[in-house]
Amino acid sequence: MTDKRHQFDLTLYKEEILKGNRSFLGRAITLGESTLDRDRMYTQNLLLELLPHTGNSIRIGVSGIPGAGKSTFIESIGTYLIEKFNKKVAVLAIDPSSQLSHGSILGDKTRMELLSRSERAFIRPSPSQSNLGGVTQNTREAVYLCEAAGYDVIFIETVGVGQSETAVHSMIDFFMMLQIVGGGDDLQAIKRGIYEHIDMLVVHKADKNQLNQAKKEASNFKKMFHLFPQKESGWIPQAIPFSSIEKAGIYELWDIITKYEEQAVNSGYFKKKREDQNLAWYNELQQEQLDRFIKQHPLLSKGVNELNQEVKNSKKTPLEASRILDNLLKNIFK
Ligand SMILES: Nc1nc2c(ncn2[C@@H]2O[C@H](COP(=O)(O)OP(=O)(O)OP(=O)(O)O)[C@@H](O)[C@H]2O)c(=O)[nH]1
Ligand SMILES: [Mg+2]
Repeated sequence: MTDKRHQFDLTLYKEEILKGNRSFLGRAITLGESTLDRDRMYTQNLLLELLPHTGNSIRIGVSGIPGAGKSTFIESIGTYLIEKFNKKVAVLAIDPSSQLSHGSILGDKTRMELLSRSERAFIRPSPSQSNLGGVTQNTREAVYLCEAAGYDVIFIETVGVGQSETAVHSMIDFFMMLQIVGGGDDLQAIKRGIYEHIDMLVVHKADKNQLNQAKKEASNFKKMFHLFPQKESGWIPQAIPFSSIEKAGIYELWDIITKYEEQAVNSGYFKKKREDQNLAWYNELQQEQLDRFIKQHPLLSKGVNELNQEVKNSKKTPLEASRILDNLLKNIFK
């Protein structure tokens, strides 16, 4: 811990982030990734100050198997939004595997080279924690920080491994999945129940020579989506072919997202989803507070640690341990 961090200047951070200072934005996100209690408190105090300035972006989840072209896709649509609509675009990544592969961070930087050169873009690779819960909470906080810094469109890239889609769902407005043309990974996705969550499926890498095949696949997906039970949002998921390299059809693609936003805002679903997101955030904070409380309470932390060990060593069943914990809590808080 450096001396600089000791003197965390809340007002300075707040002012600079509101001005859109990317360096302070990056530093605030890094601070939030720290697991030290003091840093967590700093981050939460900052968020408390910035919260009135958040909520004005569209939060878009982009998922797909490794190599589906997510980063290239975000780069192509991100640069389009900046050039055409003067938007400010932030890209965050949730990748619980990145610590193992060590690949994504470097890869994303080079693959989004054009976007990263733009003054109106902010790219943040996945935090280095391997635990998904930590990663998602950090990403959620990063979303709010980016909004306070004036970003209008926030892309969250997730590797399509199942669990990260479920986690990302509690922090986005629109969920899209990329599938490589001719890839045939659709069955896998059905098995994992991913299709029920998506708002748009992109048959990706539909370059000219693959376009007919991609159109056929997209049309099959559309037929399938019509068979699904109606979503709470009332939105019927769309499927379109797209090539990030050729960029043909980018206008139509963004148009679908804009239409979704319009429809969701008008029906009140957008607001409801944001409320759900707030609740999910609150639940994460609550869990964090409880964990901290247990850690700082000598008797409770000793009891919890001992019980964890006993369950791990099969000396007690989970049910027995939870009964003992129940009694311990009753004794402490009687
Ligand atoms: N032919 C073709 N190739 C593409 C297209 N988009 C991306 N690619 C290529 O697909 C490869 C993977 O692209 P990425 O954008 O890194 O994929 P990703 O899904 O972000 O990969 P991870 O982050 O590793 O999960 C790269 O070699 C890209 O050049 C496209 O529209 N057409
Ligand atoms: Mg990527």
